[in-house]
Amino acid sequence: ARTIYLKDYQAPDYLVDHTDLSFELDPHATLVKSKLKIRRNPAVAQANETLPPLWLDGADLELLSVSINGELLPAHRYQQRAGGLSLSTDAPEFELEVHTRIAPEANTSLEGLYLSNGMYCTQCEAEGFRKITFYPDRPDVMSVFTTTIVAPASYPVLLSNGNKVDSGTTEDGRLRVTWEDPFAKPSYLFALVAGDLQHVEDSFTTCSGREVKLQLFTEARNIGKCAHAMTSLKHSMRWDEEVYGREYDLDIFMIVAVDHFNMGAMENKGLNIFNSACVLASPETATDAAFQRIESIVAHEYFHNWSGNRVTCRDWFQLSLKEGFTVFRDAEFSADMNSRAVKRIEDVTLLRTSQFAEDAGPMSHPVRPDSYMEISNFYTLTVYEKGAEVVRMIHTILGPEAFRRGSDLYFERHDGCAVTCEDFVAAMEDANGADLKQFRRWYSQAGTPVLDVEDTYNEALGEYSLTIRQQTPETPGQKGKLPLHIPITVGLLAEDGSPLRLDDAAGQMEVVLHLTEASQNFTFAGIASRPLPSLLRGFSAPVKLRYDYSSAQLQFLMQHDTDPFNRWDACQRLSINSLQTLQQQYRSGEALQQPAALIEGYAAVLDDAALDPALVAKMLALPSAQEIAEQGGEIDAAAIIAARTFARDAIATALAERFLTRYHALEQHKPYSPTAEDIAERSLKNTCLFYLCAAGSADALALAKGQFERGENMTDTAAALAALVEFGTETQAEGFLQAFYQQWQQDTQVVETWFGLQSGSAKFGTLERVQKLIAHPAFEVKNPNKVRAVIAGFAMRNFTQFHRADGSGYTFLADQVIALDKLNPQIAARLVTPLTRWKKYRAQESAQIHAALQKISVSGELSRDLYEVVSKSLE
Ligand code: B3K
Ligand code: ZN
Repeated sequence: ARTIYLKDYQAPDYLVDHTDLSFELDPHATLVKSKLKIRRNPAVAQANETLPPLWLDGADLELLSVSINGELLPAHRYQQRAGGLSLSTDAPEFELEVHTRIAPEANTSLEGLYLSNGMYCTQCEAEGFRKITFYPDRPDVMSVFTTTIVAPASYPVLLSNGNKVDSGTTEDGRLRVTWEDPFAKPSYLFALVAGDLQHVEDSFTTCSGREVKLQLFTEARNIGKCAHAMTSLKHSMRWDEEVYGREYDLDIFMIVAVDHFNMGAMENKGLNIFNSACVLASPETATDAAFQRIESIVAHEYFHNWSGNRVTCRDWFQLSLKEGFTVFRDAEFSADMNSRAVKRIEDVTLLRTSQFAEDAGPMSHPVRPDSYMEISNFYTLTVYEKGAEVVRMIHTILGPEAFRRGSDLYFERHDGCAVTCEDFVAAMEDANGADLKQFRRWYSQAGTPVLDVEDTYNEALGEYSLTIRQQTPETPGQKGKLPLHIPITVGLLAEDGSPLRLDDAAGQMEVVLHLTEASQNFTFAGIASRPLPSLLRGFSAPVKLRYDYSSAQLQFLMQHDTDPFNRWDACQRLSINSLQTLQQQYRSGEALQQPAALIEGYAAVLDDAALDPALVAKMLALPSAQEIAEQGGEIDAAAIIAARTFARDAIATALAERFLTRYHALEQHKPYSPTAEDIAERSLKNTCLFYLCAAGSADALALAKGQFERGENMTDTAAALAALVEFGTETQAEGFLQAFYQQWQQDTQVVETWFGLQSGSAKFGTLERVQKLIAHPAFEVKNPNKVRAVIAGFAMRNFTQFHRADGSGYTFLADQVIALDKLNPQIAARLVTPLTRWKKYRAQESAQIHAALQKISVSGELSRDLYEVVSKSLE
C-alpha cells in the first residue's frame, strides 16, 4: 500500500462550484447522476498553461457514461485507473456529467451508500464519497450541493443536506424529493437517508431570533427513545451561542438514528447521522453511561457545524483541527451540564488507559500525523483526545477570555475555508499577541512526555522550590525529542491541610508554571513551613508525572486538596502503588499482604460525608487491569489479575459494613432522572453493591437479586446483573441472564448491553462462552455494535480471559479479525489493536501475541486498513 505524506500536499488543480446529484435508489443497482460545475483553480493556474488532467476519485463504482458540456466524452479522453478516473480537458471551465451505478446492498464496509435494516444511509468521512460517484474527494474542494432522491413509495422519508426545495411523484409512481444546501462543503459532509421512518419534532429559537426546526428520525419501534437526545441538542445549541458566540445557520437540523454504523456519529451538514446506541435512550433501556454519552455526542456533532463544517480541514493530516477542538468543546459542555470533576476524571482515565498506550505502541503518531496509508486508521485517541488536551493547554496558557478572542478570530478569518492546525494556533496568537512558537511542537511530536519532579524547602529563607525535568520517549520514526511548552497547574498545602496563598501568583491559591526547558527550577517565596505540593491540577497537561509521594501524603491530599481532580488522582496513585506492591509479592511467590494504606484511604473516603458521592464512586473504583498495565515495565497479565482481584476482595471484606450502610442510604425512592446528582448516587450505590457481592455473602447476592428483579431502571438492573454474573454461581448467572434476555430480546440496544455484560465478565466471559455468543441468533457479524459488544468486549475489556495462559484468546481474535476484514476493514483494523502491543508483554505472552499477528499477516490479501496496522506492528 502507498504511503501519503503531509509534505507532499498540493492544492487542487480544479475546483467544483456546484454539485448536482440525483439518485434513483435500488438495493442492487442505484443509479447516480452527478453534474459538476468545474473550473481551474486560480490559485495554481499559470498564464498560457497546458491544462492538467482532471482527477476524480472513485472506488467500487460501475461507470456508465461521462459527458462534458452535454456531449458524451469519447473514450480516449478519459482513463479509468485503480482508485479513480483521469480525464483530459480542453477548457478551464466546464460542466461534467458522470453516470454511475452502485449496489448499496452489497456494501458491508458501511462506507459510502449502504443499507441498515433496509433503510438507505451514507457515511462519507473520510473518503466514502468516492464510493458513491467519481469526484475530487478531498476536503479542500468545497461545493454547493443540490440532491434529488427518487425512491419507491415504501421509502416515504427522503433526506439530504440543507433545505427541502421540491418534492413530487415520478410518472411511474416513485417519490421524488430535492434538497439544496446553500453552504459550500467538502464531499465528506454529504449525506443521504431514505427509509420508512418516524420522527419527533421540536424547535429552537436562535440568539438572533430565528426559528430552527429540529427533527429526530428513527424506525417506528424506537420513537419513544428520542427525548433525551432532543433535550441535549437544544442545550448544545444554547451553549454554543453563550460560550462561543456561534449561532446555527440553516432553518432545519436533522438527526437520524441507524443501527449499522462504524463510529458514534457523523456531523453531515444539517443532517447528522448517528449510531442508534449514541442517540436513543429511555430509562428502562439505557444506562446512565449511555445517557451521558448521548448528551456529549449530540453536542459534539452539533458543535462541528462550526468547528468542522463552516471551517473545515485542508487535508486529512489536519483532522485534529476539527476533532481535537470539537472534543474540547464537547468536554467543556458536558462539564458545564454535569459534574466538572467527574467529566475530567473520565476523560483523563480514557487518555491514560488507551491514548498513552497508543502513543507508546507501533501506531504512535503526532496529533497532526506526517503520513498514513489509510486515513481511517487515524481517527485515533491521539487525534481526538490528545488533540483536545492540546487545545485545553492553549486555553490554560491564554486564559478563557483570550481563548475566546482567539476562537472568534479563527471563525471570522476562516469561515467557508479549508484550513490547517497552523491557522488555528496563529489565530490564537494573533488575537492576543501571544507566542505559541514552542507550543506548536505538541502538534508534530509524538509520545507521552514524562515529568520528574523533586522539591526542596529552605526553612531559613522561607523558600520552596520545585525542580521539574521533562523527557519524551522515542516513538517509531521520531528520535531526539525536543522540550515542549508544558503548563503545570500547581497548588501548595500547608501542614494543616489549608491551601497556601502564593506570592508569585498575586495571592492566588494556585499558579500555572510554564515548563519550557528540559529541566527547570520554580521557587516560591514566603512559605513558612514545608508544604505538600498538589501537582498538575486538573491534569493540566497530557503527561506522566512522577513525584515520590508517601502513602501518608497521598491520604492527606485525598482529604485536603482543594482540587477535586487531584483528590481523586491521589487516590489513584495510592491504588497503583498498592497494586504494584501486590504484583511484586505475587511474582516473587510470597503470600499477598493486606493493602493496609489503601483500605485506610478508602475507609476515610467512605466516612467523609461532605464528599460528593460521584467523586467517592470514582475514588473507590480500582484502576482497570489495562490501566495498571500502562504503568510501565513488562506487562505480567497474571500478576496484574492476581493483585487486582486480591485488592478488590480485601477492600470488600474490610469495608463491608460501610458499603452496606452506604448502599441503603443511597437507595432512591423517586422516578429516574439522568441528572448529575442522581447519576452520582446510583454510581456510588452500585459500587457498594459490587464490593458487597465481591465479599461473597448470601445477603449481598440477595440484595443484588432484589435490585435486579425490581428493574427500576437499566442502570440499576445492569449493575445488579453484572454483580450476579461475576459473583453468583454459574447456574444462577445463567438463570438471570436468561431472564434478562427473555425480557429484552426485542430491543437491539439492550441486547448489546447483554452481550457486553457476558463477554466482559472476568469469570463468566470465557472464550468458550464468547464463541457461543457469536453463534447466538442475535449476534450479527455485519453490525459493528454487536461485534464491539462481543469481540471487543472480550479482547479489550476482559483482561482476565483474553490473556488466558494458553494464548487461545489471541488466536481467536486473529481469526475474527481475518474474517471481519473481508466485510468491514475499518472495524477489523480497530479490533486488532490488542495484538499490536505484543512487545510490552512478558516473553511467553509476547511470543503468543506475535504469532497471532503473524497469522493475520500471512492469511491472504489484507485490506489497506488492516495491512497498515499489522505491518507497522510487526516492524
Ligand atoms: N467525524 C466523524 C468521524 C467519521 C470517521 C469515519 N471514519 C465523527 C466525529 O468525530 O464527529
Ligand atoms: Zn468529531
